[in-house]
Amino acid sequence: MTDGVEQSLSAAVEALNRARRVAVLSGAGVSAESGIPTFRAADGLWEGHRIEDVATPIGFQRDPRLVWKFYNARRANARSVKPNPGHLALVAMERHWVGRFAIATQNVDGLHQTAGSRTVYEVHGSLRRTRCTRCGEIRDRGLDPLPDLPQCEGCGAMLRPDIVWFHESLPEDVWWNAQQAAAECDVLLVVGTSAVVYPAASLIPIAQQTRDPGATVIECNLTRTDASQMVDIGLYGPSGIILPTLCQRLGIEVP
Ligand code: BV8
Ligand code: ZN
Repeated sequence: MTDGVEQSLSAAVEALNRARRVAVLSGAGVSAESGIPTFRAADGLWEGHRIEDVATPIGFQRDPRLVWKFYNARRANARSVKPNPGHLALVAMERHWVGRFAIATQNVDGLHQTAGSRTVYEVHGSLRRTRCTRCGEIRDRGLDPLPDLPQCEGCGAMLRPDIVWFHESLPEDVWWNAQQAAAECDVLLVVGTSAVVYPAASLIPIAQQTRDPGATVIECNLTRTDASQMVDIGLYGPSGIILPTLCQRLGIEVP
């Protein structure tokens, strides 16, 4: 390990050792080592699909069959993968900071919960849930295959994925909880996100600026990102290695 990396790691461990409350902002990178493609990498999910066509309300209005094909493919992928050591390290951290640890995730794959994380705010929705376009009923359907154009059992109208698309607001209660967790934490771990999507990425300045002194922000990513110049400590490498290493240095056992 180079001196720089060792220095950053020790600084991160020191900040975490002092922290009473810890929050996490996670993105697609934390699921990458489980085999779920990220969004903006060359082979990312958006490949072959324009964002406007599959992740906006207009796209759904224009071609619901294409959107369901995109999300059914992601449900199938999510069904076939399991949590990786990065997810498990976050479970161990939550058990260490009992009641004072929360994850705000942009991911919709449910892997944090499958791994055992309890306080998870899904700010962009979930692949598991559908929402009726007429009566608004929200139902958790797990990840089992759905028809090409699923319909509401109650009112017969077409269902949509319970996912936050671009130009849609985040679910109020979930977003409020995520902001609270960021505002109250002493350390914010920003894991596996390019930090280009708002308002999710605004959890970083919220953590840094709500209280004085603000939280220490630690970025864990394969590469530098839009957030890198905002964070206090950068740990660059796979989250499946870095997060368990942080646990080990902190004396926290990973299940
Ligand atoms: C809204 C759907 C308005 C779910 C997604 C300022 C304020 C508010 C809005 C905006 C704003 N500026 C611009 C906007 C508009 C827009 C936006 O942010 N656009 C961006 C692109 C410029 N925001 C919105 O539209 C939001 N809505 O604001 O509504 C409004 C207001 C009032 C009233 C009405 C309306 C809604 C945003 C949510 C959009 N939905 N997805 C789904 O299908 O999954 S966003 C999509 O991007 C995913 O959810 C994804 O999670 C998210 C972020 O991507 P990442 O998770 O970061 O993934 P990415 O591939 O980009 O990066 C992966 C990272 O991991 C990389 O850095 C890589 O290096 C790293 N990595 C890879 N492997 C590893 C790793 N790291 C560690 N270890 C590894 N092994
Ligand atoms: Zn209905």
